[in-house]
Amino acid sequence: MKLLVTGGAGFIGSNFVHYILKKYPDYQVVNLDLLTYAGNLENLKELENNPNYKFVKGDIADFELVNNLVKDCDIIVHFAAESHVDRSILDSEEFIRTNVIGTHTLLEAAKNNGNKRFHHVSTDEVFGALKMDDPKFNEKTPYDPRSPYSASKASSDHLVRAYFHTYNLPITISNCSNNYGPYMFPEKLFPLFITNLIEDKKVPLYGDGMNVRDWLYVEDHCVAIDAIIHKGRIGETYCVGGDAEKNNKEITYKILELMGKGEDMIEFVKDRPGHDRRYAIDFSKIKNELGWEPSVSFEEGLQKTIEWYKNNEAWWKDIKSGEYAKYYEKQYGK
Ligand code: NAD
Ligand code: TDX
Repeated sequence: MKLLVTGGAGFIGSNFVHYILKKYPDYQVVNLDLLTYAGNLENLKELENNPNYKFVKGDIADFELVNNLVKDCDIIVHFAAESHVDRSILDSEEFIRTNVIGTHTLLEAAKNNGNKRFHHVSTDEVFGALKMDDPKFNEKTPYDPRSPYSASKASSDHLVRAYFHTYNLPITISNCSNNYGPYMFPEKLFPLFITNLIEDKKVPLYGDGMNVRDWLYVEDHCVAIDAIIHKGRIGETYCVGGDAEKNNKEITYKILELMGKGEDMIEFVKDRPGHDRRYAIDFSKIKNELGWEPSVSFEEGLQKTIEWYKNNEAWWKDIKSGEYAKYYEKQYGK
């Protein structure tokens, strides 16, 4: 099987490429990635000499390039996106270009080449925000995106489904909850807090710190996508979650404890505008149909993640000293 993976140099994409080539050593993977600020070839260094792996630097919105790559693959697994909510609040233009126009370009190429199999990696944020006592999101929850990021992902989901209904394009979609683990760019909660603490810097907690997310260790997400691309029903959406609802304060205290730091390292900062209060996923469909469920507990995943960032200082220090420093100043004012 020949996979065209988009965004394979980012956090989840690079974990997925490693996972697939380890589990299926005879599969071929072509990784198309623009190497934006979030893409990093260091994530894939060990695969450089693997004959079944090829990297192509390019834009998913470049039809000619994409059309040529799609011709030669059996399935497109589409991760590439602008993925950070706070950046979408500062400036959303790239989110519309990559997430909406880029996805549309890939869909056109898939249609143009004999209706190629297409898996679209999406997020639970398209469903909006839950109140504390609301039931969890599931595949039937109406879309209600509330940030420029989630609105752009919702648009891409609608386009993917439209290509199934209109052109019979053989698609599947996964809407997953918050991931964490190795190779996560240090703008997101887990790696930002862990690396700040290693550097003996305070951690910026938004608002009252009581916003809830449902956390899934990244490798479990890769296993879910593996199950969907091999056994998922065409045209279907699968919700993927961690069964690990935690508020940000709880997570921060746990990280502080595991890293031997005190609560004086917390700095409460201005809240994110439109900050969604709670996400939670009911993953019974994928569990019942495909036998998938999370295998890594929150405690185990968190330990592994902290260890990874402690053992890979060069990886994140390089990132934190580059373009990222300007973003940090804009976002946190220091
Ligand atoms: P990321 O920001 O770490 O990586 C995105 C990758 O896409 C980068 O390598 C970047 O260079 C590449 N890219 C961006 N624009 C591109 C373009 N125009 N052409 C080609 N490549 C481009 O993102 P992530 O956290 O790994 O998320 C991957 C996917 O999973 C996204 O679609 C995201 O919406 C979805 N998702 C993420 C999470 C999470 O917790 N991070 C949860 C659920 C779903
Ligand atoms: O400095 C911070 N302080 C803080 O309190 C940051 C960066 C975040 N937070 C809070 C905001 C959220 O409630 O932590 C929570 C998690 O924030 P992020 O790591 O930015 O993730 P989130 O906004 O929930 O979105 C993530 O999960 C869904 C990914 O970035 C998305 O790509 C994915 O779709």
